This record gives sequence, structure tokens and C-alpha cells, in this order.
Amino acid sequence: MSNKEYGRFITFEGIEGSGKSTNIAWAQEYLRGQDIEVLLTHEPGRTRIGEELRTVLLRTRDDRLMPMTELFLIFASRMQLLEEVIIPALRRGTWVLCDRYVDSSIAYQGGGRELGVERVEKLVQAMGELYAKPDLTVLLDLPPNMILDRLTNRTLDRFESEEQSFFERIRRTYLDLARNDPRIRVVDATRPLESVQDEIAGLLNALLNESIDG
Ligand code: Z5A
Repeated sequence: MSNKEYGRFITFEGIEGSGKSTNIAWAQEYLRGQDIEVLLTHEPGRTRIGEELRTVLLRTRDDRLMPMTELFLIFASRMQLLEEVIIPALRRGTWVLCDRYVDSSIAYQGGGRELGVERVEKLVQAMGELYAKPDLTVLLDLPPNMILDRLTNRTLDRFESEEQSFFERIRRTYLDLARNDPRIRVVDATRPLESVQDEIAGLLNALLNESIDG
């Protein structure tokens, strides 16, 4: 997926409440303002099959969903999304913005659920040629003790009801990934939205300039 005729693939990552939905919608408008055709999507879900899997994944913790089952359901939703939506869009030259992608599985299932980073990375390898590698990943970094301030007036789902230590492990795994991969850019999400978006604009401009320079 590195042909310059293809669209760019940008993913947004972070723990709940870090501002992914808010900033990805803003990024979509920003890119459209630069005359870029953009498709915004999210994981898990978006396709008909993916949305059914999402319902199973997010409903309350009364269902005894095992960590490995959770991992495979997320990858099942991902494969459906890649083949139905993401890869065709990139091939048309459309830029794709995705709210969560494989780094979420490494951080949540590998780190949070303690299945191990390597095990999840092996599944990524097993995706073979269907793995679209992001050109840029914006990691919105927020300390877990700020989650509840951001998620007011909401019924918590199966993930959001987890203890703080779960989110500490996720954050640590995300930051470890970022330390080893320049594709992942850490943005301090504790700051006011305007500063966060200024920084994201800088990251998007760098990609836009690369596309113009070819
Ligand atoms: N999951 C997984 O375990 N493994 C995987 O591989 C994948 C997913 C792909 C999907 O949930 C769940 O699936 C997810 C992990 C799991 N866990 N949960 N729950 P989701 O899609 O329903 O939710 P989410 O991805 O966690 O997003 P979210 O909870 O909606 O949060 P957000 O999108 O990051 O934040 P937001 O909605 O943009 O912002 C939250 C509030 O904060 C809102 O009122 C904003 O106005 C406010 N906000 C945002 N930024 C700021 C700043 N900078 N200052 C002040 N206020 C702000």
C-alpha cells in the first residue's frame, strides 16, 4: 500500500476520553478544507458484520467474553472493514481516517488484558497482504485518572467499566510502541483542544507536503 497514487491512511489512538472522536472529526474537516477526499471510519464496527461484532464486544460484563475471544472478534471485524471499506478507498486515492486500529489491539488485548504484545503482533503478521500499514498514527495521550472527567453523562460499556490499572497497562503499552516506531506521534491530550488540534494540523501538513512532493 505504498504506491503514491493511493490515499494516505491515518489512525487515531488513545484511551477512552482522550479525544479521538472529537479530533478525528476535526481532522476530516481540516483535510477536506485542503481539497482532500477523506473517509472517516472506526473500529470495531462500521460494516454490517462489524457492527454486530461490536455489539457483542461492548455490551455489559455479564457476558463472559474470554480475552482470546475478544481478540479474535476484534480482528474479525477488522478484516471485514479492511476488505469492504479501507482498502478500496485507499486504492481510489481517498485518504482514510480510522478511529482505532491494530495499535488498539496491541495496547488493549496485548497490554490491558495481558495476552502479550508479541501474540497480538503475530496476528497482525497473519493478516498478510491485507494489512494496510498506517502512514501516521496520532496517539492522544491522557492519564487514566482523567478518563472519568471526560466521560460524564454516559453509561459505561464493558471496557469503560474496567479498573484504572487496566488503563495504566494500556497507556504504558501505547507509549512503548510509540518509543519504537516513528509512525506513532504522541500528542499530549491533557491540553486545551485548540493546542491539541494545532499539533495535529502540523502532523497532517507534513503528510500533505510529502504527497505534493511525491
Ligand atoms: N477495542 C479494543 O479493546 N481493541 C481494539 O483493537 C479495538 C477496540 C479496535 C471501542 O470503544 C472499544 O473497543 C474501546 C476499546 C475497544 N473501549 N472502550 N470503551 P468506543 O469506540 O465506543 O470508544 P472509544 O474509542 O474508547 O472512544 P470514546 O470513549 O468515545 O472516547 P474518545 O473518542 O477518545 O473521546 P471523545 O468522545 O472525543 O471525547 C470525550 C469527551 O472529552 C468529549 O466530551 C470531548 O468534548 C472532551 N474532550 C476531548 N478532548 C478534550 C480536550 N483536549 N480538553 C477538554 N475536553 C476534551
